[in-house]
Amino acid sequence: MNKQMDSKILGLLNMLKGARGIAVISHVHPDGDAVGSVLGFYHFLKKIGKNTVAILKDGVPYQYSFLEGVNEVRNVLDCEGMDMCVLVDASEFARTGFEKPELPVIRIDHHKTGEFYSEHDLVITTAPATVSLILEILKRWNKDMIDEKIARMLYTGLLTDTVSFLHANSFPWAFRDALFLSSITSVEDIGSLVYERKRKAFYYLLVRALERLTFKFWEKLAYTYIKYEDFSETGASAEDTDGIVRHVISIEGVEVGVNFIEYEKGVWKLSVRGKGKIDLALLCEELGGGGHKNAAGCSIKGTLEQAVSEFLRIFDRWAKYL
Ligand SMILES: [Mn+2]
Repeated sequence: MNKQMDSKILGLLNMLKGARGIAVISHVHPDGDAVGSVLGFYHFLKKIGKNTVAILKDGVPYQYSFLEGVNEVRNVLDCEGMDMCVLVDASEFARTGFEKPELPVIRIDHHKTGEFYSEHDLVITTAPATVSLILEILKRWNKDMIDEKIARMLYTGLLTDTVSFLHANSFPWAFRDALFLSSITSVEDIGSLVYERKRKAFYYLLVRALERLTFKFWEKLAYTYIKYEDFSETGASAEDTDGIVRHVISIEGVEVGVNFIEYEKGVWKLSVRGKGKIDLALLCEELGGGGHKNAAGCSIKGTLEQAVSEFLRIFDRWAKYL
């Protein structure tokens, strides 16, 4: 942690301490980092006596339902009594699925691209997860108030956003956080709770996706798709798509893996993963999306054929880096 970040956090802390009510919000289709950041920060704020609300438009996915306090998360943007809104793990407010409220917004995030809302925004792209930034804030605010419950929430975000400490952004910051959090509480069961409670429908969906695997660009690009009808036909829900692209990028020789997902008829959300050769945040930005170097996303409207050909057209310009 360098000095610049230190003073940045102190400025942010002053603002947070001065607020009476703080709403904490993250993106639609929340992942573990979004859930962990929202819940961890919300519980800390509540514990120190702040007026606060936790907001996730889609609620907490089944995968993270084991965390305490998930039923306190609201799915409406009700900022009554709040005088500021903290946007966590999201590159822009629009990702929350709500209109930006008439309140000062502060963004705490580690995504490469996005919008800025305040001089106190804490956007550190080298952070292994947004929960790592939340942890830095909480440690400086009042370390003793980080209890077992909060530690489990933050650890869940850390574990999932680093893909179980697999990603290059894990070293060594993520290990320091893991050591700190595991000194507060036992975290050894969290991996199993997150990854070993999958519903059968996930596998029905996965089988379809694997059968549709297509390879391009010297077999270094692999993609698959999930159609709108696949959800009703397999009984899977939007959350069940989460782990699929991991299988695509895990294939030997594949440098970029993509899953085209039609959550909404005629709109394809692309989940793009890589192994470091191409900056996928920049690639997805060309399609109106963003994210991290090795994990990014965007969305394309049209038929599957149109979405795939639009992606391949953009990808063609990046293929030289493969
Ligand atoms: Mn994240």
